[in-house]
Amino acid sequence: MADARNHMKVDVPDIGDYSDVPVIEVLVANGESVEKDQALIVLESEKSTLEVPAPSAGIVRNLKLKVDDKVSQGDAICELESAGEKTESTEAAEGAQTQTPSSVPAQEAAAVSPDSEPDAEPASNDDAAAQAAGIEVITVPDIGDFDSVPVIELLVAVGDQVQAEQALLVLESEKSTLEVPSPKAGKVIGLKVKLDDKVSKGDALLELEVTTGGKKSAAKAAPTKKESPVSNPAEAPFRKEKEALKSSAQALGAQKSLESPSKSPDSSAHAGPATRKFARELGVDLIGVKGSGPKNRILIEDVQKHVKQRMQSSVVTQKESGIPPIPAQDFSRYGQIEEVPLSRIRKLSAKHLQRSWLNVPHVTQNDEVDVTELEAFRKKANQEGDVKLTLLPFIIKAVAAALKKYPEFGSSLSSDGERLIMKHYCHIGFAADTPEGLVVPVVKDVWSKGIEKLAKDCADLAAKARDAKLKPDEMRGGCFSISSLGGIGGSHFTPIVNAPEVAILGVSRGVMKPVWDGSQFQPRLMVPLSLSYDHRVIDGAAAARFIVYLVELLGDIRRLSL
Ligand code: CAO
Repeated sequence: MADARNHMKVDVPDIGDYSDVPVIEVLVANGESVEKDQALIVLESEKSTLEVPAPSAGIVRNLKLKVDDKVSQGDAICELESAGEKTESTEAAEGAQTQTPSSVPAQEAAAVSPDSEPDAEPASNDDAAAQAAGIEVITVPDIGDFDSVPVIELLVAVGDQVQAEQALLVLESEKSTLEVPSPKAGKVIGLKVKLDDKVSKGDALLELEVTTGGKKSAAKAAPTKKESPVSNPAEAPFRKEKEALKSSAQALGAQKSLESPSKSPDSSAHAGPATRKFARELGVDLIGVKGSGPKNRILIEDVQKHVKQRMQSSVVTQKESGIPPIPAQDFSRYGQIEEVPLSRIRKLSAKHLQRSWLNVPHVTQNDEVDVTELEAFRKKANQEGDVKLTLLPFIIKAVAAALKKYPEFGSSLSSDGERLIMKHYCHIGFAADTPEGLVVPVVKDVWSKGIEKLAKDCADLAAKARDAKLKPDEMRGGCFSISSLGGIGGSHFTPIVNAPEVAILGVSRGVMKPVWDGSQFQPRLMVPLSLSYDHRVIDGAAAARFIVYLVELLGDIRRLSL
């Protein structure tokens, strides 16, 4: 049966003498319900902006325009599917598409799995039903423990044909990126998100017109309501170095265009065209501006106030930090140069390290530990056992014991600096060097693990770190960090506290040294230790006690079993 719903074409109205006017905002998306007179797009002609309203209520279909398209009177904008009167056939079609998300607003669509089995009304075998079931809303899959993850790349646009498993967009959480693949082949008919939107599990991402088997209903394609339409994120590919470099560059490009004057402020913000234009010119994202007009409408004064506040706070920050900026230089004056974009991880850790360095008053306490006996034990254990033991798991175990005795070293300072947060768990991070930069995987529940289990955890986490496969959860929750450069070389160094932690242990390469035993010099393997700590939380005396205790534990690992 043919789809008998009313489709009304909406064109660009008479806009006076102008032609080829740029579309500066698209305020609706395919599948969105609009009221009569609700603005659909905003055009900008020399000195004014113009909202084009919907001539009637309905559902937006076949949206033809995107930001920066140029239009003239009579050009097609979209079609409006009337949401009002229903004919018998439309009712039949709608009845059969109880689970068709394309017919409901994004919010509701997200709550309905496109693959859900209709338990009330099974899909009839008519064409309308097949057509309805062919549109699916792709939602954010289970992405672990976190919410509000930013969309950092949109890899498809409306009208694109995609293959099953083809990446649709990229989400970013802390130090990992996650591609959301398409569950099926099809045509993208509507985007529900844009760059920098924050999404959580179940949020609608886009509408896909499934091309394979028009008659095959979504209900038949997926067995249960609970099943996610997108593959398990644990199996989704975390990007490797090359891809990360490429996407960093792309993200950088996208970011640039978002900040440029042609930026389209978030259409969900309640503001008129003049305010939007003003915000766009200043590069202000309206989503962060508090509106003081009727129904919290954002006014030009609100944007001005927002900018003033932002400027004042950045001046204060700069004054407080007292850091004169490093002047830019044209290095090409001195010789040939090349600019290499930084990987996302490097940029993130740069920010984090600078924040820690600027906020935490650091002191570093150095010492050396005699690991001669430990090394002998380790070598023997490596010959006999299956799990390779390096020095690291012993150090982690010793740190865990020291944290039990001196728990303030695993604490965090509350953000107002008024309280110390003591933790009754022991998760220890270790810095891992990867091709993309520094990451700090966290070994959980160290108190309950033996050396072999810790060695295995470290090896697994370090391998995942190198392959950029660490999940966000595997880099969170640390109480204390260890930075071991022992496998590489060098003597003491000053590690930077991994705030909000309050202490970090740097481990350098062990070397044989003559050590006086009271009557003669003995050759002993000495490993340099460097304990950096937050002097707001830890006193020098406490730091000295902590490191001396570590030296005792590692000097005689039998103590670790006590
Ligand atoms: N002294 C002497 N030898 C040491 C040592 C030390 N302090 N620490 C490790 N070694 C030895 C190991 O025992 C191993 O020797 P064997 O092969 O004979 O058993 C060898 O060096 C290689 O160890 P490794 O580095 O592969 O393994 P690890 O468990 O010691 O370290 C990891 C793992 C992930 C910490 C390490 O690979 C790494 O990435 N280190 C760099 C960390 C970093 O970048 N820190 C700086 C952060 S601030 O910018």
